[in-house]
Amino acid sequence: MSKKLLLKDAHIEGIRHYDVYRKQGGYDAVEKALAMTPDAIVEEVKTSGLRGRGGAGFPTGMKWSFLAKPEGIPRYLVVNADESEPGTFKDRYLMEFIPHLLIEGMIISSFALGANTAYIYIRGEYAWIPEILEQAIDEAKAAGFLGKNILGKGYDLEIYVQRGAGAYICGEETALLESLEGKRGNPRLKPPFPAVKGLWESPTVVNNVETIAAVVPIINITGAEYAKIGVGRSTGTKLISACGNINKPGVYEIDMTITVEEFIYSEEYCGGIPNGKKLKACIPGGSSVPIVPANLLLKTINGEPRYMNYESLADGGFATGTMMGSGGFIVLDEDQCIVKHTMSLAHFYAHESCGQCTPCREGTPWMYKILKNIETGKGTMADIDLLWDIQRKIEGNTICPLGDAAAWPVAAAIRHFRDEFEWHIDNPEALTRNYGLAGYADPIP
Ligand code: L3W
Ligand code: SF4
Repeated sequence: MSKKLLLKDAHIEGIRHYDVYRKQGGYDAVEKALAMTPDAIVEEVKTSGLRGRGGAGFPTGMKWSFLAKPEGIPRYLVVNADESEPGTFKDRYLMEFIPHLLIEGMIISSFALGANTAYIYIRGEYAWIPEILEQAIDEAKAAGFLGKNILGKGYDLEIYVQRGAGAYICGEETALLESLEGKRGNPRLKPPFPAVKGLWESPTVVNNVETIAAVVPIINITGAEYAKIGVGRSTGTKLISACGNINKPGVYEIDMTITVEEFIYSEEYCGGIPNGKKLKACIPGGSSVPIVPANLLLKTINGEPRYMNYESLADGGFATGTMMGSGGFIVLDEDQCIVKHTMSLAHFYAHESCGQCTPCREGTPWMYKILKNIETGKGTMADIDLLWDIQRKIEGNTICPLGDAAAWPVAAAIRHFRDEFEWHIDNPEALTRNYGLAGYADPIP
């Protein structure tokens, strides 16, 4: 049984509301934190080993300690709730069912960072959640945990909710800041990092929803105790949104010591694959990480079991960092067509590219077109090499990680499933029969 820190009270009726949340010990961590110094809170978060839960896994305490503190300039905390990564829906769950956990984490984090204004930038498609968050903010304010002179400690904080308008790129932290400033969400060149020059050119910490929520248990149980949960540099618990060909899709809290096999097949989590089908592959951390075939997913190249954590999901000869990504775990059974899935993802990235850099702007639709040709039986063998060449030229040559995120799924699909691409090219007629392409609707309008 995995230890639960974030979802432990999620099943309690009415936990969305202040009174019930408070009865479960909610806001105790704020009382504790406001009796500490801001630096002591930052140290506690450093000790916990907490890493960013949005995708990059960057150490949170380190990010906080990078925050510039020029005299007379305001600092901001911005919560990235623009959860748009295909397969990822864990932050939605947290905000929808336990909104006060996020608000409590924001109060502690803002106090630690010396911010008097904090924002939640939420994806526009989560249309019903801002109201839930705003109600939680109002309740916390009425109880004296927000506004002026919180708990009589002389600390002021206001939290605002800002809705996005449906662009995936606004989840990239600098595009998010541009959007929050009322501009088109184009990513900025880094450095300077937001910690030095962020919102309205002021020092800003941008953290994922789950990252900020995790600050609450860290203060409650101490950073040292939090660091004992998990393994190595994968400390604490992690929310995983599981979907695809599994019996029990949903949001699970894991302690990062379980194996991938346990996660997919045990009744506590995904409950196995329907209809006795075999596992073909998995995209373990949202669509921006490479697809991993079953043989590499259940065991590493050294034959060790693969664990659901940052380190174990990072090796295996891939060009990327961790494949834990945003925690969006997509399972594909033996009937799934890798070419079709890769085409669908390529369409997504082509559609979401902001167009600032040539390799991404031109390369993403080009990859989609080639994949569509292969998928619809019009590809040639030379197309596979061309695809490989295009993705190589995108990776590492763009302003923001969307370019890499578009390149990696294509690279991994060719690396691990080249025979499937070749089969499509060799068997166009069988392809039409198998996939019913007569009625196939082009996802590009
Ligand atoms: C100050 C330095 N700050 C790094 C900060 C930086 C950022 C964080 C991580 O992309 C990934 C992306 C997606 N001084 C610093 C510094 N920082 N050096 O640390 O930075 P970085 O550049 O490694 O990552 P990123 O730009 O934040 C995030 C991937 O996540 N992803 C999923 C994204 C989608 C969601 C979602 O829907 N919720 O998260 C999946 O893999 O591709 O590679 O804050 O400022 N010297
Ligand atoms: Fe825009 Fe793509 Fe360049 Fe990112 S990589 S800045 S999304 S064009």
